Amino acid sequence: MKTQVAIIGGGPAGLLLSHILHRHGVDSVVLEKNSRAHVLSRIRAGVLEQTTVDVLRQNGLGTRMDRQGHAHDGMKIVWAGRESFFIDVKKHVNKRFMAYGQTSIQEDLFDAADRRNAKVLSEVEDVQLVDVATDHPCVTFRHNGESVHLDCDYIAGCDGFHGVSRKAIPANVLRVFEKEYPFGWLGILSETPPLPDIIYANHPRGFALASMRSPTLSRYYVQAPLDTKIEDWSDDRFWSELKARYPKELADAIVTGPSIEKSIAPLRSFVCEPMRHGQLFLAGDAAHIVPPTGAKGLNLAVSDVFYLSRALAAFYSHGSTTLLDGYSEMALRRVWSSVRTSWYLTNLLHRFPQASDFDQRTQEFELDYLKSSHHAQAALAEQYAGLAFEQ
Ligand code: RFL
Ligand code: PHB
Repeated sequence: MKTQVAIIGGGPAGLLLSHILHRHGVDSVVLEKNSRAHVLSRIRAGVLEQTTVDVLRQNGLGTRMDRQGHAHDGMKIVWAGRESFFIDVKKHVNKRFMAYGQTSIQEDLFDAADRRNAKVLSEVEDVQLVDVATDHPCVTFRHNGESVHLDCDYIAGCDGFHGVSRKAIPANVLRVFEKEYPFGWLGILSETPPLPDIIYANHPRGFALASMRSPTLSRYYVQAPLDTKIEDWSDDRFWSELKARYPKELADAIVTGPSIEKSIAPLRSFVCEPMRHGQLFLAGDAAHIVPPTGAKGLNLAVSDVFYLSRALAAFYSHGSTTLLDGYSEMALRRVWSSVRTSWYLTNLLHRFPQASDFDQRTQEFELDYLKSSHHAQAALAEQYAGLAFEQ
């Protein structure tokens, strides 16, 4: 088999890259380890930055999002015993967000791939990257019991945090920056009407978050210890813990019902540098993970794909490698901005098991400062909204 760009991973990064490349006349093959049903069953991100919304619209992927997504001007922060306050992103930086689930984006991408008869191979096994630092790289794998050898010009590693692509970068080239948090998020999805806003809560019992997927689908999270077992958390226990972390008027407004999904995710930051080695380019969670507190992970996957697709399109249309050569540095500037925002919000809003009285007071002061300062709110609004793309 032969293609121009071999794309490893059929999550949002991989499928979006293949979609945009196709619009520029660039051929690709997507290799996905799991079944389509499995990929679609993962409940993950829900908040899209303006840049992500723009990329989806500009590439013909905005129709259902514009019909079903819920636009927001900002988000609320509440904390025990104090009044809530609103970070008005629209007012400060004239950008908005869209609440539209990653699952729906993934469905839209599969539908678009079917319409253009794209080469998306599911349930591929034993993907291996060969000769990535030469000008004749290839990918080998097994599909339907057969061994396949895929020759290509470039390889895009879009196979998430646990994928194989990053491991093809030699250890003496790769630098890893990592931070693990001593807690996770226990999340549920329920077919109940959500609260009208995205509301982050800091409470002595731990962080909580109210979010949404649609007017009839709510997404809630509570901070939980890393050894939490899902089976110990009945729906009733989840709802009462969630309500205990919100002020009474918000707790009373939360509509409870049976959960249709429940999961736990650890919180960590991880960045690998560089994001390119030879003909291999990493994009999305394959290169970086952020704790979900800033709602940045999917948005970073989309911004990497924006930069990478633009660079590959420039190469195939007029032979220029300037953008390809600048990809890693340019993508990493946006990555680190989001890493910093996610780290800041994680520290601001969670209760850390080992926090000293000093740590606790500092966090409270930071919240008071944020609540009272127009400038602090504008700074957070700018970061929460995400940086504009570089030219
Ligand atoms: P994905 O989605 O992990 O997709 C990678 C794909 O690669 C496949 N794969 C392989 N394929 C072939 N060969 C191999 N060896 C392979 N190994 C793996 C996998 O099966 C998979 O299909 O990475 P991608 O595309 O980079 O997308 C990243 C996003 O999924 C992720 O950053 C977000 O979900 C993070 N995230 C959020 N991001 C936001 O922007 N806003 C949010 O509100 C938000 N909330 C969240 C989140 C992530 C969460 N969890 C569970 C980690 C909330 C949660 C709870
Ligand atoms: C979500 O809706 O899943 C969500 C919203 C905001 C975040 C993280 C996740 O910061």
